[in-house]
Amino acid sequence: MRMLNIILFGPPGAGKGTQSKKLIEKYHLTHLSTGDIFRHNIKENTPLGVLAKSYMDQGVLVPDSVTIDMLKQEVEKAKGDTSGFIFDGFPRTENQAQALDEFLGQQGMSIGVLLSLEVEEEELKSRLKERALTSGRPDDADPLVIEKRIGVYKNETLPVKNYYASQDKYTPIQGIGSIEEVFHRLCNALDAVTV
Ligand code: B4P
Repeated sequence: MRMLNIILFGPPGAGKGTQSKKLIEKYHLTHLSTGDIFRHNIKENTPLGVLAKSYMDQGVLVPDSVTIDMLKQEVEKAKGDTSGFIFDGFPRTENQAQALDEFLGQQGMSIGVLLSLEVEEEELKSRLKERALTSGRPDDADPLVIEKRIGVYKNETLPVKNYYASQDKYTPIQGIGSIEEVFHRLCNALDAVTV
């Protein structure tokens, strides 16, 4: 069976989590969100959660050494039982991207496409401010932490775009519009990959 492996990419608040939920339903893929896995561990108060929280609350990335091993374990757990993965919020550094490519290659898999949700900074800030009202997430609550996360995205995460552009896998998607409109754009882009 052919696997479809997608990276859903974008700055904090671009809608990666929101759209992943809709995409997995339509395409029957396995959703791997490193942010969700970290938050689950924080809730359960595991050693990984305690470590991740110390970084996430400051708006900085959890170290690659921790994140990459965690992600590999999740792929191993699910790979016999899925038609593909949506990687949501991973890779977030070029180092993570290289590790993912190498790891998937060892399993006879590869990334099909990186879908990049493109949203301007002012809109990101306003969405995260709004989400803070209900999310209970410490990294949404403080405008300085939000600034930090956007800065980290520009400095550490943006190179991931070029990394996949050089493999002809980077596909920009306009991320402003209603959730349904953005979903429709993502589906059109994905259907063009799968035919
Ligand atoms: P993540 O959990 O990945 O989350 P995010 O970037 O904050 O948000 P996302 O883009 O998923 O936004 P959402 O759909 O919710 O990361 C959190 C932290 O975890 C990172 O800062 C880092 O510390 C750590 N981490 C995670 N992965 C890591 C990695 N690989 N390496 C190292 N550290 C890592 O949307 C946001 C809001 O906008 C929601 O309220 C939503 O309702 C709204 N919204 C969505 N689409 C909209 C639309 N079209 N119009 C209007 N509003 C919309």
